[in-house]
Amino acid sequence: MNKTVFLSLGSNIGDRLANRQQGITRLSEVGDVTATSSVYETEPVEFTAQPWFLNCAVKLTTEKMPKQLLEALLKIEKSMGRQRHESKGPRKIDIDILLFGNSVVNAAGLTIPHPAMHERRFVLEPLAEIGGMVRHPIFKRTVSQML
Ligand code: PH2
Ligand code: MG
Ligand code: MG
Repeated sequence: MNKTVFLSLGSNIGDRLANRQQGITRLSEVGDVTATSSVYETEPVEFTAQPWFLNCAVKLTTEKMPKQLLEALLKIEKSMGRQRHESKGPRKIDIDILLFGNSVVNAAGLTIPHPAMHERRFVLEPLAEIGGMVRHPIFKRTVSQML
C-alpha cells in the first residue's frame, strides 16, 4: 500500500541548489515525488556557527515502511558524500522524514512525526506550501496552524 510522506531537505555546503536537485532526483529510487516546495534560504538554527541553508519540502508516495525509508534516505545522503562530523552541523544534504501518513513511530533512531518539526520555521514554511492542510497526528493541528 502506498503511503504519503513529507520530507524536509537541507543543504549548506558546496553548490546547495545542485545538491537539492540531486537529492530530489535520487528520491525516485524510493518512491514518486508528487510535489516540491520552493527553495528557502534560511539562517542556521540550534548550531548557529555554520553557513546558511537552502531548505525545501518534498511530498513522496512510497511503498516502503518507515524503517526501510529511513535506510534508503541515509543511503542517498551517504552516496552524495555527506560526512557526519557534528550533529546538526554543516552538511551537503540532509533528508529528514517529517510525516509518514498518519503514523506515529517511536523506534531507536527514528521518531515520526519529526520531533522538532513544529518548532522550526525552516521546516513549516516550505511544508505549508505543499501540505498546509495536513494534520499532525499527535498535536492534531494542521501544518498551516503550526506555522
Ligand atoms: N538543520 C539542522 C540544524 N539547523 N538550520 C536551518 N536553517 N536549516 C536546516 O536544515 C537545519 C538547521 C539539523 O538538521
Ligand atoms: Mg535535520
Ligand atoms: Mg537528518
